[in-house]
Amino acid sequence: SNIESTLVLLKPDAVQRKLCGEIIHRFERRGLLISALKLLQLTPDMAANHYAEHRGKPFYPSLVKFITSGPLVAMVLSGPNAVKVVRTMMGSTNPVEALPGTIRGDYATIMSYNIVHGSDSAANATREIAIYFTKQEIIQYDWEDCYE
Ligand code: YYY
Ligand code: MG
Repeated sequence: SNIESTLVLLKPDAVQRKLCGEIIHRFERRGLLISALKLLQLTPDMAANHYAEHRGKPFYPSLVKFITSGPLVAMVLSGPNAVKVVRTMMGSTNPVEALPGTIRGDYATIMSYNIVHGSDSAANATREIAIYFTKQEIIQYDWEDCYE
């Protein structure tokens, strides 16, 4: 089984709307494990690093303003194919397109306030996790016990 780790953010709108517990509950029920978790407010430099791929796009300034606007929850979630599992649970980037049952489809309607971030590839997960967590902050589970 392809055990992966992925970076998940519960964006400032999720914290402000007090949805963090519900959303974390969904990931736990699915079987993903929390390998790291913290509440923090991003600096503009951290936001620029996180969203480097979007620099220069029309929505970039408002994206950085939003993501730095208040505290967010950063987590490393781990499990079989965690990157894809989380992306599927999140739903489409535009919440209007997101299906009911997905996080964005259940909690969001506006693209720029879409509640959650999840890494889109294993390589990006590794890059993004390093923005938020040191190696010592990440718990390595013994997956052999759960998935043989
Ligand atoms: O990975 P994901 O969050 O689903 O979408 P991205 O294409 O990486 O865009 C990052 C972030 O930027 C998105 O969650 C909302 C915002 N955004 C936007 O406000 N307007 C767009 N046209 C595209 C993205
Ligand atoms: Mg993305």
